[in-house]
Amino acid sequence: MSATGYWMNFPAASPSNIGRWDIFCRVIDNFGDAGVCWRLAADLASRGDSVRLFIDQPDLLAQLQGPTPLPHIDICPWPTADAQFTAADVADVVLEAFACDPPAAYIEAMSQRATRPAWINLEYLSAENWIETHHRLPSPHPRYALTKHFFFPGFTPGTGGILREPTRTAEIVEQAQRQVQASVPNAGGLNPAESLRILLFCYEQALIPAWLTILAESTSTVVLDVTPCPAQAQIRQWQSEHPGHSQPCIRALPFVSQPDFDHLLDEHDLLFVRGEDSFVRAQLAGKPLIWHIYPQTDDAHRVKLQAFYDRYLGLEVLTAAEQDVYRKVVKAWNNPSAPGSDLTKLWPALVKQMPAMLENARQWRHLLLQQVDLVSQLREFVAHLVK
Ligand code: TRH
Repeated sequence: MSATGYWMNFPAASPSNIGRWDIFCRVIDNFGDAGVCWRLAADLASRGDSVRLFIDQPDLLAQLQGPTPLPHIDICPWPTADAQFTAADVADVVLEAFACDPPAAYIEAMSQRATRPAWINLEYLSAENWIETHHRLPSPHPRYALTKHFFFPGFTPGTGGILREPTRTAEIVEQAQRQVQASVPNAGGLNPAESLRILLFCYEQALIPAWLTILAESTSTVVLDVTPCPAQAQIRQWQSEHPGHSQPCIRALPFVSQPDFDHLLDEHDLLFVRGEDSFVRAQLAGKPLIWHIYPQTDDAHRVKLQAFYDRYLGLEVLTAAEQDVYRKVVKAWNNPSAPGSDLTKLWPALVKQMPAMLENARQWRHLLLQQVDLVSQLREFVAHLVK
């Protein structure tokens, strides 16, 4: 065997499918890289393709996947530096996540394959306009007769779409139908007598103490469910400094699998999410979201953040004044030291406009459902490349 024993485990491909996929994933930090690759692998496998997922931190996947092992997916550790490959080892489609560069020996083996594999670089999601002009662009290899293609997830028809697997789509459609049936005139939002259920998943957040103090003064009940993230420690600290507070009702949640995480999103009214994957799943849950974007050193994330909310709020469900409040809260959450980040007045205003924000979230989700999902687009694209 050219490389290591895991090559022997390639599940047989059904002839009606694209065939075999090798996905390469290097974890930069946190859960997002693994999270996106796992969703992608699971989605492909659910459609009958055979997938090997090469990842440098396979242990992360154990936390993300549900209790039932998925057929057609083989999880492989990142190949060691001395691993050798032959053309027979190479899959029909090679997908590197976020330009992570497959091992040099594997790329050489790709160049020796009689039918060249389709080679895809799956990029980060963005709502920026330039995505459309870069999506599907080829990049010839400088040494080998190989061409890599860029695949950009996005929100418009000219992009690769977002991950939305058939099972989740079915759940969402059913949920949306139930919501339509249950709606009554003037409803569509929170009942003021009900509690506000907030789900929190964020990075280190300087606003937490001040925000908790505002929540503590709220007249209606606030349930704050905190996923495993830096906020849990910050909140514990605040609780120790505010013993006996009755508001908000804070619950520290354990880490759950991705399918359970999706259901957690469904169960809450306001979603604080971060990174890429939880941000997408919050949109699919059809709930108002406050996005804590992954910070980049050159501040490129600020443009990306604005591009998303421009599209999202561009539906114009919210009045100009409501949009202003929403944008200011998002801005404060992402840049707490900037002027105007005091939530004292902004927070009550945001809570008051929750019904309109919910309507915006539902209309946005409706648009996303019209889009062809990422895996369908990807399969169609590579089918054309491997012809
Ligand atoms: O964890 P993230 O911050 O991930 C990333 C990485 O930092 C990455 O380097 C960066 O490039 C990217 O963000 C933009 O956020 P994200 O993307 O939301 O990933 C979290 C994953 O964890 C997502 O798949 C949902 C999952 N998750 C669970 O499955 N269960 C849980 O209980 C929680 C809290 C999360």
